[in-house]
This record gives sequence, structure tokens and C-alpha cells, in this order.
Amino acid sequence: MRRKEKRLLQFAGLLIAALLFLPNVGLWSLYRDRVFENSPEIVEGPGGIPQIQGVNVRPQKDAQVGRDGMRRKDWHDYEAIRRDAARSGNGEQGKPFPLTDTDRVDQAYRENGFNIYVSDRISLNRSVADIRHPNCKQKLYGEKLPNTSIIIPFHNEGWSSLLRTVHSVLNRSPPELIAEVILVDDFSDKEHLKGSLEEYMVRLPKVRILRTKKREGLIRTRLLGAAAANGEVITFLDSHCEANINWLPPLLDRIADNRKSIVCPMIDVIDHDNFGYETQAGDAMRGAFDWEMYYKRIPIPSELTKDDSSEPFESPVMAGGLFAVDRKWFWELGGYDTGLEIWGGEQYEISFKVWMCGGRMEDIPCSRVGHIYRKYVPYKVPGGVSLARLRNTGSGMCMESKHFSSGSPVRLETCLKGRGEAGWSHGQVFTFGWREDIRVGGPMHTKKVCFDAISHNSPVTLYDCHGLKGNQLWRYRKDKSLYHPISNSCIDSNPTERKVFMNTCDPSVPSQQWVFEKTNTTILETFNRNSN
Ligand code: UD2
Ligand code: MN
Repeated sequence: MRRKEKRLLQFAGLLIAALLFLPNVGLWSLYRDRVFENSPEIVEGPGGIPQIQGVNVRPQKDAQVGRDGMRRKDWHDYEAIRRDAARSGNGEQGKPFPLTDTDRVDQAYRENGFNIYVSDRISLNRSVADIRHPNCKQKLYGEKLPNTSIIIPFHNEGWSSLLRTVHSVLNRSPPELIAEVILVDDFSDKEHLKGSLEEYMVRLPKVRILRTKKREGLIRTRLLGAAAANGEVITFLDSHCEANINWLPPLLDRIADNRKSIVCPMIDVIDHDNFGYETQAGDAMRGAFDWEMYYKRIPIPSELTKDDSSEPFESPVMAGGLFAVDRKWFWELGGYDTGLEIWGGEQYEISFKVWMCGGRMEDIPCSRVGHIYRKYVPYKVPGGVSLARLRNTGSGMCMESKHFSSGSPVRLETCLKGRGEAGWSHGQVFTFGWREDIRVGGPMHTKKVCFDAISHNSPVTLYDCHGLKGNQLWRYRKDKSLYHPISNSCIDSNPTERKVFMNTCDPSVPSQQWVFEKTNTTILETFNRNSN
């Protein structure tokens, strides 16, 4: 009896010792799965910047074997992190540039939709704050990851914003994972994007420049880059981004895990005024869309929130510009629809396809890339449906929707000069689209308020667009009148009172005649054909 007890005790002791000390079994291996050996002490420095204690501490770069037999390693470049943390100056650590009023010149925004003067005064190699979830600093990713081509389409991009995109990618990605960086010029006409860009890129051997033969729009421009790419994965970025610390391995790791994955980094905001770098409001959210196909970010539902919010989560649709995908899988999906013009909508197409074809789409919290959200769209949209102005023939004045808000009247105002292309926000730009209503704003940023009239003698007011025709259905007639079929009346105007109202149609009075300026007549013809 006693001997048996002793044996049992001895056995239990041995078991505990084995669990504690033998490599690759039990508790020890579980522990090693989570924390890699000899990891440096990363501490939070000023402004949340990671700093490594001690000099020349190199982490253990040897791979660790996980419970699933996968070899994983720490992909951080601690040397680069240390160099970045030591930088100081304008905009360094992603801090806002101290703007004075004279820095806020309109001209600085006009060409790019963001303050290029400020961008020019910030280093092309500036450091950004490491605002990742703390768990991201501990994560290991596959020792063998596929390499990627980085594809950056651009149309008349600013010099410093484009170059900073390229530098941030090269500075903050493991070189062996970057097959190439392909800059695809969508028929820009700015001088700095021609010879000077080519000369500059000679010093960066991984960078190639391709050019479209005519203005193609961002979708066909991306496709041109994708067709020329050699990497196992293709990663698309906008031409005004900044990649954050260790952004790439977390993306590639998910594709290595399942090649039918489209993965997106968290998109941070680079302020268009002062270039401060911060998270989007609410940070991690799912991508979705409303009934008007407007992209939205919505909170992650509780059934999907994981204990660890640094883990990937699925989204119905992506934001559009920043993602990585297995190159062959992208083509198996059919790439993008080549009929998509200039800007927009492509994210729905690719998102629906990936879900319908047995893939998955994920957002990866440990991968972060900053993006400059512009103040307004600076480029022209050839053949677009944007009506720069609706000018009255009689008075020469323009329709104006100053407050953009539902319930406010449309008024007659002096036509704004010279700002037609850039100023979608000024209230004299309208979109006459396939819904046969008249919307405030350019086609890329319509405000979702529409011309609305309730009777044959009421004022013309703005109301939330409902897309159901009725009071919001309009027709432009050959006699230059704006006809409202439901009330069988036309838009009239009174320049003295600046009023815009409905009246019995009389094509002979100039106060009822309107000209669409800077629009494409075929669009109007299509519009009228559809409404017959
Ligand atoms: C968002 C996306 C963008 C794209 C777009 C349309 C993010 C951060 N951005 O708008 O990637 O998906 O929605 O859905 O998700 N460009 C051309 N040719 C053109 C117009 C644009 O090459 O004719 C380039 C442009 O230089 C930029 C990219 O395409 O690199 C996207 O254009 P954007 O920055 O004007 O679009 P954005 O950020 O408003
Ligand atoms: Mn963009």
C-alpha cells in the first residue's frame, strides 16, 4: 500500500517536471506559442512610441513552432523602430504640423484636395505613431510568407504625398516580402510626375513606373498594374498613404492561411490640413453599405467581437483602396469589371465576388495604413454627370443650395466663378443621375438632398432623396425648361427676390429657361430617354 502511494507520488512529480521543463510539450510549449523567446523589452515611450530598452537588443528571429506545426516568427524590424522613435521635427511621430493661418491658403488645397504645402514640409521618411493594439507587438506570423507587388495608381498626385507613400512602404516592410512597387500613372499632366519622377525612382530599384495611354480612371489603372505584377500577392494602396509599423506581415499571413482571402489594413486618418496621424472615429469597424450604395462603417456586432480585439474580423464590404489579395485568386475572381469608370463602386464588385466565390474578406487590426482623406475631389471627371451650374437664361444667375439641408429652399444667386471643378461643396454643383432626380453635389459626393416640389405653384425646396420619382422627378426639355411631370409645371425664377418656384410652363419666358453648364449632353439625352 505505502509503496504504491510512493510510486504514485514519484510518477506525479515526474509528470509535473516534464510538463514544466521539457520543450515542445505541455505548458511550456503553450507559453512559447504566445510569447517568443528573448523578446526585447518594448516599452511605451513618449507619445505611445515603442522603445526598446538597452542598446543593440536584437530579438530572437528564429521561428517558433506553433501547436499547429506552423513555424512562426517575429517580423518586427526593431532597428527601424528604434530609428523611427529617435526622429524629431515637423510632423514626426505622426504629430500635426503647427499650422499658421498663412499655411491655410486655398491654393494649397486646390490641386490635391489636401494641404500640399504642409506635406512638402514634412520628411518623406517621417515616423508615425505606433497606435496598434498592444497585443500586436507580441504577435508572430508565418516564417514563410508570400511576397507581394505593391500597386499604387495615381492621377496628378502631389510629389511629396506620392513619394512619402513609396518611402513608407519601403521603410516599414521586410524587403524580402516586397517583390516590387508598381506606380501606375493614370495619364497625369503634371510635370513633376514625368521625367523627375523617373529620375527619382532610379535610386529605388524595386520601383517601376507604368503609364496609361489615356485617362482610364482608378479601376482600369489598378488593373494595368495588376496585369504587370509578378508578386505572389498584390497589394493596392492609394497614392497618398503612409504604412505603419509591421503593416505587411499580418496581411500576408492571412493569405498564407487561406489564399481565398482579401485582407484590409485598418485605415487611419492623415489630416488634410495638418497631416496629424490618428485612427478613424471609432477605430475598428465593419464595412457596409446603405440602400443607396453609400459606403458606411458600422460597429462590429457583439456575436463577432472576440475577446482579443487585435484579431482579424470579417466585413461584408471593404472601403476600396487598401487591400491585399493572392494574385491568382484576384484573376480567378475576374479582377475588376473593366467598364467601371474613373472612381467608385469597385469595392462592392470585388467584395460581392469574394463572398460569392467561397472566399472571405477580413480587416486586420494589427495592420495599419494612414490615408489622406481629401477635403474635396481635385480632379476632373471626363463625361461625368456633374452639372457644374444650372444657370438661368433670363437673369444669368445660378441655382444655389447653400445649406444642403432638407427643407431649405433652392435660391437664385450670382454664379460662382472659377471654382466650378473643385468646389463640389459650394452648393452650385448638381448631379442629374440615373434616378432622374436632381441632387446637390458632384456625383462622387452627392449630399442626398434632392430638388422637390409639392405643387404647381410651390417653391422648389430640398428634401431627402427618396429615389421614388414622384415629387422628385424632373425632366429637362428641348425648350430649356425644367419640367415637373407630377404637377405638370415648370421651374420659374424671380431674380429680385432670388426665388425659385413652380409655375405654369411658358417656354417663351427667359425666367423659366435653364442651361446646364459644363455637362455632357449625351448624359442628358440618356436621362430624357429613360424618363419617357
Ligand atoms: C476611396 C478609396 C479609393 C477608391 C475610391 C473609389 C480608400 C482609402 N480610398 O476613395 O481607393 O476605392 O474610394 O471607390 O479606401 N486615381 C486614378 N485615376 C483617377 C482617379 C483616381 O488613378 O481617375 C487614383 C488616385 O490617385 C488614388 C486612387 O486612384 O491613388 C483613389 O482615388 P482617390 O484617392 O481620389 O479616392 P478616395 O480616397 O476618395
Ligand atoms: Mn484616396
